[in-house]
Amino acid sequence: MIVSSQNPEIIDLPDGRLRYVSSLLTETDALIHRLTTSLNWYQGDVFLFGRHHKTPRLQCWYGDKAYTYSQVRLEPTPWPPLLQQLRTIVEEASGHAFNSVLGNWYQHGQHNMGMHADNEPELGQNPVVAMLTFGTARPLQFRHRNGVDRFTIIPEDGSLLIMEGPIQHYWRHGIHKSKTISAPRISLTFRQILSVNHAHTARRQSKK
Ligand SMILES: [Mn+2]
Repeated sequence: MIVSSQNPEIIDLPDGRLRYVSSLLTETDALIHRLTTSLNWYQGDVFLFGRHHKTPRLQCWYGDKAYTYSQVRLEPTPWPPLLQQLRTIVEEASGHAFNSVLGNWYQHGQHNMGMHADNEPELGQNPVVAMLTFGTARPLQFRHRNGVDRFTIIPEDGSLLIMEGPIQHYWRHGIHKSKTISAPRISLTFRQILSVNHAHTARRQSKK
């Protein structure tokens, strides 16, 4: 793995901003192997429309504080040295601090991520989410809640994509299934969790 000092490309969207470094990391093959073999991957649960579902991808989670994600509480987990190293690289490249990382492993084209916003209350008002991508490039779709504006970026192997500003209020993002892509993609999304809000979790569970 080689770390570049490439300047980010700034992508201004209506009501949000992305910064993109297309090849922050190069020669990633050994790194990808270490990520797939050493991290604690599992098929997660999500709570949608009143039911628990298995996520159509593998996930892993490491963080200093507990995080409640789609009504599933993730307990604090120590950082493996590899993720610690990547966190430092992402913090230096983005200028932001992160205390957690959510990994997603899309093993083939049928693995996907539904449209969503990273707007959990623990992430604060305008969260910064920094995404490292490894392996196959898959389109990341952005849709504005106004129903009109759309944007697609295809983060490349070794790239860093930073979502910041009010983007999580106005836009949702996701990764569609693909019939043509069969090779895997891994993303590591670094976040800063401010605190756990039990009151919010209780309110959500009572909401239909
Ligand atoms: Mn997300």
